[in-house]
Parts: sequence; structure tokens; C-alpha cells
Amino acid sequence: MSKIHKCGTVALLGEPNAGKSSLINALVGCQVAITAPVAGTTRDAIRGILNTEQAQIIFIDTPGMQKATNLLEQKMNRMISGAVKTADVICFVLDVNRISNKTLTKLANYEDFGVPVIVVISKTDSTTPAKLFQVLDQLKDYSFVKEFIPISAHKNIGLKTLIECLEKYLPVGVAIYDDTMYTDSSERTMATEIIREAIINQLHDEIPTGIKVVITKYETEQRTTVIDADIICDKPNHKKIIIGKRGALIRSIGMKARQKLEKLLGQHVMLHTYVLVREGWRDQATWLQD
Ligand SMILES: Nc1nc2c(ncn2[C@@H]2O[C@H](COP(=O)(O)OP(=O)(O)OP(=O)(O)O)[C@@H](O)[C@H]2O)c(=O)[nH]1
Ligand SMILES: [Mg+2]
Repeated sequence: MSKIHKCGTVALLGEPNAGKSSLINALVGCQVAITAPVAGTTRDAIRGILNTEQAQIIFIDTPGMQKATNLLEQKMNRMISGAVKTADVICFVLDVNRISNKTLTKLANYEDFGVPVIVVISKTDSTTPAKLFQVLDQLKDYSFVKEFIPISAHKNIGLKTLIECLEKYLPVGVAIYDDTMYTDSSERTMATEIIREAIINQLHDEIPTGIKVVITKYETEQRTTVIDADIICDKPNHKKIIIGKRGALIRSIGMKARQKLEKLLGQHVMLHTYVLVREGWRDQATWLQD
């Protein structure tokens, strides 16, 4: 007798920097979302699809939960609400090293939400068993949470347990996506994100949240993809920083992005980047449209 097949959507929620995007990549087995040590890396709801023998699990990575201070962050919060509305299961990701009362209040908001809530305790490779035990003890009053699962996306710890747990709570259903698909993002969207990731990972402080990448040309000619990308920043001095001394930083960003793009697309990539200043773009609706 064949097993009952499940299919459903799992929203990955949590504070900025909790490890949601690293988790979706580890679960799906390849990069669908960009990751960085700075908060506010993810800006859109990104789907990653995992097919197991028993289920198709559609994970939705979301931006970190934060109070919106501009139109961009308002849009990011709408992405979270949208993901939650369509979720069959909520997976709340808690960084084992950063569990505050504020975070726990956010978790408590999902008590009466009507879908199973699983808490994933992330980055357990960076703590001790004693600290993990202490965190689990701190969470014991949250009885509405179906399961608490310690994981490490970097060390592949607890991921199998998490997948088996999610299979239990997903609704019965046939697969929605073809089983060769691991995301529904287009190559062009992924390319935009890869360029942004290369920038974020080479910059520090507040600059990354003020950066947007817009691809203005994306053409495949025989075995080469030609990509022109505008890097939009918020302030004239940010432009100087991104370009770097004699263009050293922008060259290094371009090289890192190109290597990753070539891996993604499986062919040669010619990448041209242009750095532009558009002050206050995060508060201008036209710049927030994709
Ligand atoms: N030690 C350790 N670090 C991790 C792990 N998972 C993620 N990180 C690090 O945590 C930081 C944030 O990871 P992301 O996956 O980008 O976090 P996020 O929750 O998607 O962040 P936002 O998109 O900004 O909300 C990065 O520096 C990751 O390398 C893990 O399993 N172990
Ligand atoms: Mg993220």
C-alpha cells in the first residue's frame, strides 16, 4: 500500500539574523535565499521546495520581523503577513544566543493563529549543551508550540528531525510543483539577489540596508549571459565606499557575484555594474516595485 502524500506550505518566521535563510538553503539543499551577518538581508518572501518520499514541503523564507521605519520595511512586513496567511505550519526560528522577551512576545502572537507552530532553535553549533538546555527550559511555558527542535543549518544538525516533524503536520495533498523545481524564483531574480549578497558581505554598518540592485540587461548569447546591473545606494558617500579605492571594492564585488552567477547558470557570465545614488529610495513607491 502506498503511503499518504502530504503537501503544504511552511512559513519560516523570526527576528532579523535568526538564521531563516541559512535554514531554507540547508533544507532545500541548495541556495535559494541569500544570507549575511547583517540584519535585514531578506526583503521578499522566497520559496524553497523540498520533495521527500512522503511530501512536498514548500518553505517560505521571510524578512526578519521588525518595526517598519520606511516604505521598504513596511513592504517587508507585508511579505511576512502574506506568508503567514498561506502557511499550513509556522516555523518560528529562534537564535539560541539571542532569545529576548521581545522575541518571545512575537512568538506568543501565534498562539491562536489556527495552524501548528514549531519552534526551531537555530545555531546550536555556536553554544554549549548547558545553554541549550537552559533555553529549552525557558520555553517550557509555551505549551501551544507543538515541538521545539534544535538545529544547526551550518552543521546539518537536526534538519532530518525537523523535516519528519513538518511532514506530520502538513495536510494531505498532491505535489503542486514539479519535483525538479527547488524554487519558483526566476534566474533573473536569483541573479539580482546574488549581486546584492556579494555587496552586503563586503560592506559593513548601515550601508547594506540602503542598497538595491536592479538588473537592466539580462541576455543570453550562445554560452554567455550578459548582465548589466545598477547598484542603487542612498547617499553619495555610500557610492564612494562601494566603489572603493581605485575601484577595488566594486571589482571584488563583481568578481564574487560573477563566480556565483556562473555556478547558478552553468555558463560564462559577463557582469557590468553601475553604482548610482538615489537618495531616499526606500521611501519611494516607484523604487520598491519590482
Ligand atoms: N554558527 C552558525 N551561524 C549561523 C547558522 N545559521 C545562520 N548563521 C549565521 O547567522 C547570520 C544570519 O543568517 P541568515 O540566514 O542570513 O539569517 P536571516 O534570519 O535570514 O536574516 P534576515 O534575512 O536578515 O532576517 C549569518 O552570518 C549566518 O552565517 C548556524 O547554523 N550556525
Ligand atoms: Mg534572510
